Parts: sequence; structure tokens; C-alpha cells
Amino acid sequence: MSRIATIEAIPYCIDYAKTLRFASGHVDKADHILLRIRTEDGVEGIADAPPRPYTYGETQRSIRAIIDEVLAPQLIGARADDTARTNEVLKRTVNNNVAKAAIDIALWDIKAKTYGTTLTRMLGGFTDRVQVAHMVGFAETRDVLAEVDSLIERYGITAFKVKVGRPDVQQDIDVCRALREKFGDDITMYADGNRGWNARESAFVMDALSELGLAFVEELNPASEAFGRRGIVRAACMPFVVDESAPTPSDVWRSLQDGDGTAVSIKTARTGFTDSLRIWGLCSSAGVDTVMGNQIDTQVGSLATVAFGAAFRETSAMAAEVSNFLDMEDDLQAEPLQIRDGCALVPDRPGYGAEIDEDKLAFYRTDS
Ligand code: MUC
Ligand code: MG
Repeated sequence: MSRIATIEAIPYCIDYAKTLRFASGHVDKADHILLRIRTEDGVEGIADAPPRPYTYGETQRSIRAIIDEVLAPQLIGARADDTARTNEVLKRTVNNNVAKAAIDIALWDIKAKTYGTTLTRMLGGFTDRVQVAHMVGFAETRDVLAEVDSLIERYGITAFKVKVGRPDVQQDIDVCRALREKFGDDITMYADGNRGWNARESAFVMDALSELGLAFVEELNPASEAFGRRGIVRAACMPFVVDESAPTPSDVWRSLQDGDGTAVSIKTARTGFTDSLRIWGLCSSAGVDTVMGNQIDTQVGSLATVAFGAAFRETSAMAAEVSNFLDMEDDLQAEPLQIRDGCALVPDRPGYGAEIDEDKLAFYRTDS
């Protein structure tokens, strides 16, 4: 295995055809970083880094700067397959999780390509597909119904994460009720509040939705409001997912210990493969459900989620949030991620399946 020769953090921008709105922000363009790491013998690892400033404080410029100025200089010349060693270097810098995760993903991609196997097999090899959950943003009830209808028809998707947390709680209650009324038990449904409510509002909505058979609720109110959050978690009659309140393995451990949640969202975009393995290990050993979450990922980012989700029984047990790239106008991925009969398929190519269309990259990159 050869050594890391170059690390390139390329800013690009692709518009969304439809804006995704949620309690902590909205996304109308993928202004991400495409990361390319090359070894001395020419193997390339790829990763997509999606900044979510309103959640973690990272921006496209900060991700590029931390990689170019701080992380890459420490890694050039290191053996590309020493993932534990490179992670020791990365973790000396706190925060900047999306930047660090992208480096980790690209290095695992190189490792799997070098060994000529899929990342899914390299990690665990449990299955070759994951059921898809689509994330539905804030919209008028009739538009949400039409969107869900079309995703069922076109892709066979039957699991939906509904964004909630609007100041007018009744709007969110109405959307969830209308979905259950129209689609009955044909769909699995859960609700993510992105910390939009306080404990009182969360309790009111959970009560109003108690008949609807939600599979989970997620981050309805802030974990930092400890008494309010823990009371809501105890009152919930379904698993309460921690997402942005537990962005690292240590945070996950502490949140579960403290009662901030009872299930965990694993996002490869923020914990790469190495720290996602740690989270999977601690949750699967403790009997805590995990959901493969979505940081509003492109196809490249979603492929990383699919690769990890399919690697283990526990991470493929629940539907994975890997379809929101469908709302983008275009993508850098050359071989589209396949969704069939409601499942995303693991590509049978070495690595995790990311392949860049060079013409599209040349068109969408914003640094030249
Ligand atoms: C989610 O699960 O919260 C919205 C903001 C973010 O960082 O991720 C998304 C989805
Ligand atoms: Mg969430």
C-alpha cells in the first residue's frame, strides 16, 4: 500500500430543484466540498463533504480551509491504509467533524479499492441493499401528499421521515395525520423536529400524534434543555432518536447514559466510517436502535451511507435516509445510485461506488 500523495478539497455548487425546509434551516443548493485523495501509485479515494452551518458551524470555506491548511499537511506521506493512525491525527483537532469524516471516507475508499473489494464487504458484508427512507421537508399538506405519492409510484419508497418543528404545531400535526389517512399502514413514518420545539410543545404534539403509529421521533426539542428533553424521552412511547445533539461516538455514549435519547442516527457525513463503526459497536452491543441518517447528501454522500448501512444487520434493520439527492438538479456521480422497489443497491465495484463525472465536476466547481 502506498502513501498519500495529494489531498484536494474542491468546492462546487449544484442547485436543488426543490428547496428542503426544516426547523433549523433550509437547503436550496449543494454547496459542498468534493474531496479527492490520491496515493503515490495512483489509487483515488473520494468523499463528499456537505457543510451544515446552522447545525455544526462548518461552512464550505471552513471545510476547505481546515483540510488545506491543517489536516492535509499532517497526512501527506502517511500510509493510506493506516486508518487508525490517520484518525489519531484527525482527532487531535476537535470539531470540524464533516471535514474529518470526508478524509476518513476517502481513505477507506482507497483501502477497499486497493484490496479489490466493496467497502460493504470490507466492513461487515451483511447485505447488498438497504431499504430507503425519504426525508420530507416543510410544505403544504397537499404538496407533501403528492410528493409521497410520487416517491411510492416511481421508486417504491414506503418509509418517510417527516420534518416537523414549525412554530404552528398544528401544521405539522395535520401533515402527519393526512399522510396516515391517505396511505394507511402502507407507509412507515417518523418525525424529526431539529430542536424546533420546547418540551411543552413536543409533549403536545406527541400526544396529538399518539394514534398514528410513528416509528420514531427525533430531536423534537434541544438536548441542552436537559430536564425538558429527558422528560420528553421518558414520556415517548417510541424510540427517541439523537441526531445533531450527539455528533461523535463519545457524545452518543453520554446522551444514552443521560437519557437524552433511546436510539441513534448514524451519519457517515459526520462520523466517516471509523467513528460510525464505533457508534455501531456501542449501540449494537447495548441494544440501541440505529438509523442511517442523511446530512442532505448528494449521490456520492448517499453511497457512503448505503455502503455502511448494508455492512451490518443492525444498521440495515431500519430504512436508511439515502434518497434526498433525488431533489437535486444534477449530481457529480457518474454511475447513478440505483433505487429499486424501495431499496438502494450497493454497487458491485471496489470501494463504495463513488465515481466522478469529470465534465460535470469541471462545470460545477467554483474554484476555477
Ligand atoms: C436531519 O436528520 O436532521 C437537517 C439538518 C442536518 O444537518 O441534517 C438534516 C437532516
Ligand atoms: Mg435529524
